[in-house]
Amino acid sequence: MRRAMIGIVLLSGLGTASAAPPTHFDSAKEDAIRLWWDIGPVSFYCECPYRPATRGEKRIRPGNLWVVGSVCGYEAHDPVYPSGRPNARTMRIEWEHVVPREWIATGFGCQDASVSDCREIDGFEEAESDLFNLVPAIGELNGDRSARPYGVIPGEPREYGSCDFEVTTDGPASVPPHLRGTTEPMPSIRGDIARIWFYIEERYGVVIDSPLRARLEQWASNDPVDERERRRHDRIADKMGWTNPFVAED
Ligand SMILES: [Ca+2]
Ligand SMILES: [Ca+2]
Repeated sequence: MRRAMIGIVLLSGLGTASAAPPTHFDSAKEDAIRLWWDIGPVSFYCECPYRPATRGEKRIRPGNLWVVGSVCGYEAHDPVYPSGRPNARTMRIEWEHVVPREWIATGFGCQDASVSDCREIDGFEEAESDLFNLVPAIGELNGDRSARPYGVIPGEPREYGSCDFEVTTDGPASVPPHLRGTTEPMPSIRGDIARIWFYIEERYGVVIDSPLRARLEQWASNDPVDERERRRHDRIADKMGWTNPFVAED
């Protein structure tokens, strides 16, 4: 009995001092910036360190967080736009949904509606703002991934320097362009990605089709929870006030 009570106290005590899950995407991004200074300011794909941009850097390319691409081997695929203007997204950090909004919408039955219509539905903005699902990503990779599903691409074309991240954009015309193709993340984060999907599915009723589920289950087993993922999880759980059981109970 005493042991059970201690368990209850510990569980209910998780994060109570600082738990305050965001309810809007804009505040979620602010929270994520603060959290990841603590977790370690390194991008999720390709592990590129980032730091606050200086005033001079902001003049060159807008964005508050500047990617130190030279350290991780990232090289921009499109350093300049066709207009000749520098591509700001190659040097700045953006906040990437591991499970894209388009999939989150399936849990709310609004996958054919606009984002603003989805936000009218109770709980959608909380789901969209869930900090377990938000990771720092180099803007160009965030943009090229768009909402494409994760998968494995034959070969290692490495179109972003030595950064282990690939995207294909081909697929049937019936699939909208931003969902068409595949994104291949590096092997060391594939299990992390799978456990985020399973959590989002369980919490928000998101639909995972069977080919994707089979892939995610394989990724989760090939890349089990390690210390780094657990540390990141614990820091986020403290802010959210609850855990991702696929990490916490692994
Ligand atoms: Ca690869
Ligand atoms: Ca991992």
